[in-house]
Amino acid sequence: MSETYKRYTITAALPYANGPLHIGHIAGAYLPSDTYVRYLRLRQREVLYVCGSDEHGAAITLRAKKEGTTPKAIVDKYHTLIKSTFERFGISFDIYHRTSEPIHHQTSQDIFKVLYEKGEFEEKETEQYYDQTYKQFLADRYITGTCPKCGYEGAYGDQCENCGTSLSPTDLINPISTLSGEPPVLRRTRHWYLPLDKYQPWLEKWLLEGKKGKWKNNVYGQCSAWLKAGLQPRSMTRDLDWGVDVPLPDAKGKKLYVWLDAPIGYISATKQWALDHGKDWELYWKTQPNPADNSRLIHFIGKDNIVFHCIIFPTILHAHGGFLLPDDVPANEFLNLEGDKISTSRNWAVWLHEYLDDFPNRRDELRYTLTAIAPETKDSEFTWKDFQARNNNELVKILGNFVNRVVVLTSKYTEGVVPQPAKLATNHAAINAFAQIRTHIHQIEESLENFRFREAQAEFMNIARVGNGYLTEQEPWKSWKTEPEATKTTLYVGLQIIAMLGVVAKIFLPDTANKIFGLLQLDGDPLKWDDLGREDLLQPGHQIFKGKAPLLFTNIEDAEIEQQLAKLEATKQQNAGVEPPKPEITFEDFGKMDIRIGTILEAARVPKTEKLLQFKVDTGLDQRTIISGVAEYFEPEELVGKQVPVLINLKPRKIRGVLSQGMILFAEDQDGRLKLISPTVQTGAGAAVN
Ligand code: B3M
Ligand code: ZN
Repeated sequence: MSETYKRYTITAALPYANGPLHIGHIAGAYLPSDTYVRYLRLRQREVLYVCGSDEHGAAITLRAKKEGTTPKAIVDKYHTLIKSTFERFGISFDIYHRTSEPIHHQTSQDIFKVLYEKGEFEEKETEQYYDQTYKQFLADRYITGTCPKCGYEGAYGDQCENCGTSLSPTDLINPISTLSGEPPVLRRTRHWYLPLDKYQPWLEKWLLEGKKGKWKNNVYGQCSAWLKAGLQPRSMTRDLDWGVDVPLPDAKGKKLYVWLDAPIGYISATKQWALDHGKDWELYWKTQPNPADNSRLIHFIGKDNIVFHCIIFPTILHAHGGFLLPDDVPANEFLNLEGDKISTSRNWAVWLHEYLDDFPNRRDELRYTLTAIAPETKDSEFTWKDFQARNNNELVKILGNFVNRVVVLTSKYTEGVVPQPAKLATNHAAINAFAQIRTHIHQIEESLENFRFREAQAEFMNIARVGNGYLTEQEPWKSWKTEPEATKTTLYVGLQIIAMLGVVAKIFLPDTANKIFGLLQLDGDPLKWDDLGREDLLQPGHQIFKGKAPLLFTNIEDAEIEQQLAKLEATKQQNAGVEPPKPEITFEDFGKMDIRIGTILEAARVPKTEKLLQFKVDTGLDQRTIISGVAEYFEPEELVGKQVPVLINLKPRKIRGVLSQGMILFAEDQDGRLKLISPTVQTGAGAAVN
């Protein structure tokens, strides 16, 4: 039996409100946390599950500048999209908040002030790089230059990705601002530093000793490496025009470092939830007089957030005093996509809102696959073929098939009434099936308690495999004629197994659980975790679905997968500078175009224009004038005599007062430069191009 706590405070990393959600986000933090919370709720434990948009930081101000808009416009757009996408996918937060809310600013400032008044910060004046064009101090990632260690020219201000050396911006040779592309200047500025080095001994005790053997190896290992390298003071304020104001009279224009305020976003979200529901937020974040009443704080994050959640945020809470510290931080590694890293900037992703549009009513199919391939201990890979295979070969064939066979046979043989079993206590096949299932349930519990969701879900599927094995062995479709009583026992056992699958499905596949309870006509939410393993969840005489039972799952067809692969291929081409394909047309559409080989007889610049050339073209049918925007790429004289494809039935139109009758076709390369298309052999003017 797992250790139970008075209550649970479960947080999921606050997604930056500067882009949509993709499957990497979901596999990394949100699906694991939602799965775990659904399990806790199924065990009737008191749980608070909080998240919200992370709306500050240089990345958002940068995007706003690049798009010529404001940070507020950026975060409003993406907060709305992210929040609605989580809701559409069924991530069951108790609150999805946002850090631009006043209650968050106030909470962050209160915590900062306590640390300030306790003298926890070291105030230092340093020289920092400043972009004179953007009139902005530069965060480390917005400075690139040559690495002093290995000479790599694309090193960032905080790290050289080529040799891995940790850097400071002033270490870079020939630094350049990524905002303006110009060399930045050094300016003096004052900031407040958290002396992480001062907390090294405490962290070594609380974390290295206290969490050894408890936290996942990938998490513990990263923290231990950071501590072994020796912690340095870290600035908790920035020169930015967007974020939480530093609550000090002499700190005008300074904002809190985003990684100071963002984790406090969990606390402000809890405060808002407590206000909305008349609850006491401190029960979920403060240490209680009786430690047995403490909530269990667990942070679900991706591996790039480990240091902030395991070292910096706990140090802030510890320095403040009175706050709970994270009991566990089961961070996942990264999910890759079709052989490449998921990348928002390169649009190399499966965007969750697009998945929900393209695959309506298939939320559980994505949940199932992302849990089955979850990057729990190392990076893992999503491929569309694997997604299809898991749905068609596992959900359809194993889980869906088992449930459908039992429901169909019960409807057929007993009018959908749960039959009275005969001599169950001596029925070895039934005893064996139930015993196996209890073992799987025990394994599921142990796996879930230790955040091993892949393993837990595989054990869930093993329950369906036990059911299929039992049916195959009993063959009720054959025995009904000769041994109806024994067959009724088989159906009774099968129905109990379906009920247990429904209970466990609530954790992994919530929509499927609802479908199963619909088939069993168990309205409401009657069954709980502790009911599992019983052999009488469904009483004889209970009426289940009768008639043509709807299938739990249907196959995903090749065409649907090909469509997704084509989308990614288009992205790949776009990233390579190749225009993505236009929407599909019919052969009839193409037939409407009349393209001929024409010979250019004359060519000249159109006066007072930079881009236009005027041609006289022999189309084989006539000689006509055509204007083209190609002056940047060709000298007129180099085109005279050339043969080119001409779209001759394009509606004539006036360009700079000249009637242009048709279009000469050119190729546009990856750099957007136009290239001549010409038949490889001299061809009679008027030859049709098909
Ligand atoms: N906004 C997510 C990220 O680094 C970051 C998490 C904050 S959790 C407090 O992608
Ligand atoms: Zn280097």
